[in-house]
Amino acid sequence: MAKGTFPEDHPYFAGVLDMAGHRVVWDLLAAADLILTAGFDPVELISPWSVSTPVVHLDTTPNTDQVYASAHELVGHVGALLRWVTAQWSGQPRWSEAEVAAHRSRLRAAWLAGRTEGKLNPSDVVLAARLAAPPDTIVTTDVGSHKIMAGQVWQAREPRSVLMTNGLSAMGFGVPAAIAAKLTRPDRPVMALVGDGGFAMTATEMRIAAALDLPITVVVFTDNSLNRIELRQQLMGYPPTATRMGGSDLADLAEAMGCDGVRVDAAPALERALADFGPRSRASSGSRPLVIEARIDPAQYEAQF
Ligand SMILES: Cc1ncc(C[n+]2csc(CCOP(=O)(O)OP(=O)(O)O)c2C)c(N)n1
Ligand SMILES: [Mg+2]
Repeated sequence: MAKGTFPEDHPYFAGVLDMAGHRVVWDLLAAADLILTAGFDPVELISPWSVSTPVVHLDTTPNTDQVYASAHELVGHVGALLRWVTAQWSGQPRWSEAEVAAHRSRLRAAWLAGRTEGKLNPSDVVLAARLAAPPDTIVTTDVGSHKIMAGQVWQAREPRSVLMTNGLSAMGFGVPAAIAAKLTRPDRPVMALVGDGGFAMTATEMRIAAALDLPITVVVFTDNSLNRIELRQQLMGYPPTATRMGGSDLADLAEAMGCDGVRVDAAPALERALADFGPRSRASSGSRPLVIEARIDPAQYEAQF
């Protein structure tokens, strides 16, 4: 949830833990001399902590979760502690910038794994959205497989520019969070990346966004599935049970609520739908919220978790 605190275009940025391509990030941690968990809350983990690399716990609270052992703890203001550690440290970087860049290439290959050429894949949607979004965009996500993809693929450059609920992970967060973000920061473009399940729970909020003239854009990862749960059923050898849905016309639903609605099932059409995202999201009046029903092929998710 601190995504963006460390700029993701920095040469020493190594990725987000436990999002798409997660094994590559764990491998890096396994090969490190030391892990500093600065403000890290293990509630956000999906995988068990499996690396034996020593950890220095560095947070506003002691290491009471005990998800990892930490012989030494620094408890206090995280920024001040990091400045102190930096001032004390003398040594040589363990990895060169080129080695970290090679790691990022491996990570990219891992989250691209499972793409099908010619289909609209989940990572294609996140990449197209990022490309269309001005640097000061605030993005929100909902909860599900699309969050695990967006959490890695969306490149964040500043703090508080990505709003997600991770750990508690309550579906239904993405749309109202986008409305709240736009009300709070009308000067910033706002986009929501949500699943079709989470959108079904909150779709009528779009009527409020329209009534308030809020030019937010909601991209719905439409896979006709509660995909994150369907994949777990599959992993346990069960047939899809109460996880398939669909048949809703989300673009028409949006229009009926005073929003613009567009349906796309290929990357070029998605790029066209997002082409005027910048100017649209800054218009002060007369613009309507936009709902993009992105009909994706969810097969790529199977390669991720
Ligand atoms: C309020 C709530 N109910 C149930 C869950 C459990 N849950 C986690 S992900 C998920 C499926 C989400 O489906 P969708 O919104 O379509 O996203 P997708 O996984 O398909 O990307 C469910 C039911 C939850 N996190 N929050
Ligand atoms: Mg879905």
